[in-house]
Amino acid sequence: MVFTKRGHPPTKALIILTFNEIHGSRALADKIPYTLFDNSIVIDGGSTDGTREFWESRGIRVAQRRSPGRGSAFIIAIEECKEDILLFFSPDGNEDPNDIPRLLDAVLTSDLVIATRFGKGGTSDDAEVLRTFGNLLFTAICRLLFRAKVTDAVNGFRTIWRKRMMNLNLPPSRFEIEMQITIRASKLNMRITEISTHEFKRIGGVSKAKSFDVGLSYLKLFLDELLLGRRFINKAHT
Ligand SMILES: Nc1nc2c(ncn2[C@@H]2O[C@H](COP(=O)(O)OP(=O)(O)OP(=O)(O)O)[C@@H](O)[C@H]2O)c(=O)[nH]1
Ligand SMILES: [Mg+2]
Repeated sequence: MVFTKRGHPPTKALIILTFNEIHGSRALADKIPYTLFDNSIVIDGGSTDGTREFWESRGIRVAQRRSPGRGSAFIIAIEECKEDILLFFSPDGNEDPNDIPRLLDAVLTSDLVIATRFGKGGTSDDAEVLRTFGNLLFTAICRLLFRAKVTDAVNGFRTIWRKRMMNLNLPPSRFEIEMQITIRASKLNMRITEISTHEFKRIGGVSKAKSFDVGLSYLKLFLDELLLGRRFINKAHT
């Protein structure tokens, strides 16, 4: 059994990230193991398709604040949830709620756990060859430049200790948030573990991440993070 410094087992928050995901939300809401968490919250990016109302009708709190950008939603999660462990789940169909217990187990002995589609045992239904190639290429660059010991630097299906995430001092961003977490966690030599996952096709709705734009934002991020080094460390949070 892992205990926090305060002497109790770590508390856990489930963070569901949505922006117009009514189809996936309806399909997946009953498959999520809520009882493993002390708190569940939806951080919504301003849905207009009933996503918000759907989760509220299920008794899940929806963060009232606007969260333009997926990266901003991650920051809002730290502010809204004070639990020890934060697990991020996107109900668009890509991620398998059955992996949640394995992620939670692994984080007890790690700082950050990423569900990998490309490591041993990982698979993906993504038919966009260029996107898969891009994800592999950017992961390889991340490994090379920042010594990240990961096979999937960008998958959003991940869990992290809240305190560790605060150490990363992340700025609000868009789809580069996961890459930035992986890079900064590597710079701080955090313990990163991966569990294998299968990525399914999205269920309805449309993709918000435009591959070309995301690729460009990764390149800019690599440059910024190279120049920044470890100067993001906020003494107040360490
Ligand atoms: N809160 C919040 N969530 C967002 C925002 N943009 C996207 N999301 C959610 O983040 C998750 C991932 O976004 P996607 O558009 O599916 O990105 P992707 O998984 O790379 O693309 P697909 O393969 O097409 O699914 C989904 O659940 C989105 O609804 C945002 O601005 N705010
Ligand atoms: Mg998706």
